Amino acid sequence: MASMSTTLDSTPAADGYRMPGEFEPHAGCWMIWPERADNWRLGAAPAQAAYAAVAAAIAASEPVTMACSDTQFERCRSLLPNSVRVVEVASDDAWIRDTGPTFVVDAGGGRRGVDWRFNAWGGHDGGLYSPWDRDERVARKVLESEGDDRYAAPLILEGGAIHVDGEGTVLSTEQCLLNRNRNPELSRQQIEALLHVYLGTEKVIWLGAGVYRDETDGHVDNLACFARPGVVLLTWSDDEADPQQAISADALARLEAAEDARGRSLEVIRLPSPGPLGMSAEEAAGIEPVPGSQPRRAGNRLAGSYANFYIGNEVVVFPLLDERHDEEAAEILAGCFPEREVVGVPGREILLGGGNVHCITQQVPRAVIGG
Ligand code: KQY
Repeated sequence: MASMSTTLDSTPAADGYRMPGEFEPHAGCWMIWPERADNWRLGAAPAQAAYAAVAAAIAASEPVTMACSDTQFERCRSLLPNSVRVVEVASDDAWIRDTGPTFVVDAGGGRRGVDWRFNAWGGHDGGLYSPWDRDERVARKVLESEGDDRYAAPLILEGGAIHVDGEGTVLSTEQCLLNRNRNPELSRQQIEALLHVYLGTEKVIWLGAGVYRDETDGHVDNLACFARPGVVLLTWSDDEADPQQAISADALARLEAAEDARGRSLEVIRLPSPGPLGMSAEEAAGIEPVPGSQPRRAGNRLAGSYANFYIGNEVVVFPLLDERHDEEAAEILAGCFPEREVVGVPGREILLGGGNVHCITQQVPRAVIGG
C-alpha cells in the first residue's frame, strides 16, 4: 500500500532532488480522460478514441493510470485496455502535462512531486477557460494517489512550459514563462531562481517564441525537447512564407549559441513541421461553444508539431499529423531513439483541442538508488 503524501516546507534542491529527463526510467504514466464539449468536438468521442490509442501504446511498456470523472467512468473503462488503471479524479480538462505534478527524484531512491500553481494558460488575461479550480487540485490528488510527498511551488507554471536534460539544464520559452499572464510580479532572474530550486537545475536555455499560434503562449514542449543530454529535437520549417520559419530559425540560433549546465554545446536535430494545418468547418461545427472558453473556429491555424511526443520506457509515441511528413518524422525519431519502438498514433483530434501527445501525458519516474 502507498504511504501518505505530506506537503513539505523545504524545496527539492535543498533536499537533493532533481527532475529527471523524460528518457530516464519510468514507474508509469498518468493521463486524464477528455470530455468537455466546448473543447472537444462531437462530445469528445473522437478525442477519446485518440487518447485511448495513446494510453494503449504507452501501456505496452509501463503502467498507465487514466483519471476520469464519475460521469465518464463506464465509457472510459470500456474504451481502454484492461492493463490501464482508471481512477476517478475531477478535472476541468485533460492536460495532465500541465495540471499534474512534476516529479523529482533523489539519489537515495526517493521520489516527490512539485505542485505548481495553475491559471488555465493565462487566467483572465488570455487564458483558455474559467473556472479552473478542479485542474488546480489535480497534482495534489495524483501525489496522494502515488503516496509521494508534495512541494507547493509559488510559481504559475505548466509542465509543458519546461523540458529538462536531467543533468542541470532546463529549456523554456520567453513567450510563455515570462508572459505577463503567468508571474508578472517576478523578474526573469527570480523565475530562473525558482526553476532551479524546484527542478534541481542550474542553467536555463531560453528560446524565444513557441510554435506559431500555439494557444499555450508558446509551450516549449510543442517546439523542442531533449532526446538525451546534449541533443535537442527542434520543430523546423524551410517555408519562408510560414511564420514558423523565423520562429524555428531564432530557436536554432539560440540553441547553437548555448551551452548546457555541463558546458556542452548542443546537437540540434530538425523535425519537419506538419501542414500548415487548419481547423475545418466540419470540425469547428462539432464544438459546443460556451462563454468564457477559448472559441474554436473554422480556418484557425492549428499548432501541429511532431516534437509533441512522449518518451516511454520502450516506446516513443508521436502524433500522426500530415501524411506528407509523418514517415520522415518517424525516421528521425527512430534515429534518435534506437532502443525504443517509434509508434505513431492519430494526432489530429488531440491537436484540435490545442495540444498533443506530450501535453496529455505525465511520466512518473522510477526512483532508483544512485539515480
Ligand atoms: O501544450 C500543452 N502542454 C498543453 C496544451 C493545452 C491546450 C489547452 N486547450
